[in-house]
Amino acid sequence: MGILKDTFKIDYVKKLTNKSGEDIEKTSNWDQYNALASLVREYLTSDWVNTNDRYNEKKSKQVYYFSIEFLTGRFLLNNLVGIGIKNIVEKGLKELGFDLEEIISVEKDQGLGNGGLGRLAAGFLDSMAALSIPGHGCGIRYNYGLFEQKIIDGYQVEFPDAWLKDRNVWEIKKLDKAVEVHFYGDVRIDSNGKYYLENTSPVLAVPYDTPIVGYKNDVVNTLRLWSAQVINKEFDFSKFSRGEYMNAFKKKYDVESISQVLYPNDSYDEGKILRLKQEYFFVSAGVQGIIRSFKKMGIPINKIYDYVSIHINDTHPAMAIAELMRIFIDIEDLSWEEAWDITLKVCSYTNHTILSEALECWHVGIFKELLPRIFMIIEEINRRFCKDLFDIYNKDQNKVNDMAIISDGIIRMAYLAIVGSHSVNGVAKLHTEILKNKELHDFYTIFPAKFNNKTNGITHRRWLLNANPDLSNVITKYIGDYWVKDALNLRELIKYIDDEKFQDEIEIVKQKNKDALADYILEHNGIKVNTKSIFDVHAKRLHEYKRQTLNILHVMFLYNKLLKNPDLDFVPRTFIFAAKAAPSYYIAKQTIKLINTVGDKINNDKRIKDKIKVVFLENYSVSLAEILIPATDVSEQISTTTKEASGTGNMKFMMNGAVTIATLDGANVEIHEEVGTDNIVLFGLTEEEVYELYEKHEYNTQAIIDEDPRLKEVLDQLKNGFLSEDKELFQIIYDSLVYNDEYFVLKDFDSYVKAHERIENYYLDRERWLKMCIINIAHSGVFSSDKTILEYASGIWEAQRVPK
Ligand code: KOT
Repeated sequence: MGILKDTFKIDYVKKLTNKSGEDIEKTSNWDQYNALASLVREYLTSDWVNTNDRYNEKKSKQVYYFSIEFLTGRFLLNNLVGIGIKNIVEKGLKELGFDLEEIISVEKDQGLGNGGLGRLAAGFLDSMAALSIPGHGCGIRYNYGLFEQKIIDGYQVEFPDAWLKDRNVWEIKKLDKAVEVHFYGDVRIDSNGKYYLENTSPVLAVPYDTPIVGYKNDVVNTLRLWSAQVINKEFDFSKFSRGEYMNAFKKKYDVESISQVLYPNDSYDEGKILRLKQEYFFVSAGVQGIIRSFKKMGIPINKIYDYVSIHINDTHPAMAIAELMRIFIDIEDLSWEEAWDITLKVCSYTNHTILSEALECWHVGIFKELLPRIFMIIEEINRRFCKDLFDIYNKDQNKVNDMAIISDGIIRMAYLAIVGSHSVNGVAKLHTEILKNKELHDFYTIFPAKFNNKTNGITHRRWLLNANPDLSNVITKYIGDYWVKDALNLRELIKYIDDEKFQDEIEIVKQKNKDALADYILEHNGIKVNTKSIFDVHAKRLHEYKRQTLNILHVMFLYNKLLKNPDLDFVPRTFIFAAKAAPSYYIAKQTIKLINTVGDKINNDKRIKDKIKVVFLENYSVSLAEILIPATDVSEQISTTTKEASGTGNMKFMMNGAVTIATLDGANVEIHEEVGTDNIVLFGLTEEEVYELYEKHEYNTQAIIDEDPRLKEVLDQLKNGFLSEDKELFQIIYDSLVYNDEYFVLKDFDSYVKAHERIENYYLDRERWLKMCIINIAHSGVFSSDKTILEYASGIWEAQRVPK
């Protein structure tokens, strides 16, 4: 959109005064943000309306990305850049005495996700809009997002994330599009043999729409998040007037609890009934909304697959399959066979993890009570599937039980998702191969055509263009700005790999970003870090398989080495951690305490002359990542091989010119393929070795400890009073490593130490290091989510681009 600076200034002053009721000089930062965001929302409204009109007129196929998490972060900068008015706004504000960057930082993150899965969903929305693909998000409008983390006395303490407290400028409540979602009740059959529900507990699902702005293409798609409300007529006024005040509110409280708070677990299934309610709530509301708007087009329902794709992001929305079947059969009068045929064509599913503790299962008992008709439908899907299996496997009942959707009183949601979708994809090549050859091998055998890989991606607009403006400017100076439209053009940078001027500029930008991060660390942690040290960053959820423990044991080893020889020639290092642990994940929380305890000891030890600093940044979030990642030299991607399905942080760091220290896990394998062995630092067990160790049951941690005095020393230090007077404090970590090292921390320790030694040597060779950084940036374009989305659109959804 085009706008003159002076017009903007007039609009802004008017908006700011109207909204705040103050002279502009007296307004608060929040007033200034509120006015700017509201104005931007107004500016983009006509594009939003026009985009929907265009999709309707052209009857374009719509993609609905169903996800229980959308970790979008802030919107303001993204939207200003998207509608192409950032520079004008920045100048206009400056002339009015305001600073855009400061205003931007007022916005609260929309943190409706735990980590990779939710962030991926948000990035996909960004790419669909940028590519003019009619694709929209469907999820839950949680009143509270992922908890806010504070570190108190070295421990993680959780606080509620009241992100809606100051009102959400971006969303629009669409009361007229509200639908009812029915829980509980009895299934009845009418005289025509049709099923219906009676005595249900209905909940009103109210949609809130947020615009998803494309990049300078006048496209605005929609993220629709549903909020649970009590149905007015259901509010018990009789009780209220009889004086049963508390009881009258109980129902309201129960209903609204559905969209109250995001479950704070990543890659872990807690199996709580409220979670099941959340899942059916947004799935049913979303599917009903889709069918309602489809029917307005006047096209027969049995052709819906030509106009609608529903993508199931992990198994949490897998009930979409049964909900579609319910509507097709019970309401639209289709036969089972016809309904099934259409459902399969409409639905596709992404698997994000093979961790057994993350695989969603529900007890038949609770499921059946909460969702009786949906249960019946899943039972019938299962019955038919098992019948097929029985024939395919020559009446081998064991095989049928192994693969059944419902078995031993448990419903396996991944199996439902596979059986009810036409496409099943993994999120990186290695992960997809593991699905096909191991975890889901039986399903791959009978449905080979369903399985495919779609390696994850990240939006280069948020993670490079917006988060790292100085690097973006250098890139554009050398190769032009074609890379913004198509990130593969970053490859052009290779031409300048030997250009000393270019190398200098890359180095200067990184230094500037490191200086800014050092300021942040000083302000938030009170730690003064050496800005010339290697900034080594491990930022992601805290999980044993992600092996923050391996990192901190290595830090302890380096510290011991320096204590023995304080004058050692040693490249100064700043080890930065940022990670939230699930509140109920005890060992993960103790790992945070360990990192902070080691940090306190090292940071305050004068003997090592500031050669190592350890920093734990609290409250890792999208906006913190936007500061942290551009300032990183070394990216820690050190999960136990086979455990990290893909990872996406790895891609963001690489795109910002960090060198990765990595196991050959998830998408690290593909980063390695892109940059070559010389430009990534690999270590650790291979996939084959990991499986062999699991299969042989011969892993002997004691033998490793006996052979490695470095390891023995750091392990002893966990419990000999070296770190804390309380010798039991880290007992659980010690025991998990020594007696049950499920994630092969000890096995990979030596190889990890050596990998860090290589890093140190490369860093000392300035030119070599800068070339590594440049190669990483230049090859990061293949990990743009635009590429991933184009593959989903052509290979799974059969969705077309609909440009203006
Ligand atoms: C599972 C259950 C609840 C919440 C989150 C998950 C989850 C998250 N499962 N997989 N993930 C991560 O998804 C990312 C996006 O595909 C991957 O990059 C990452 O490796 C997964 O661990």
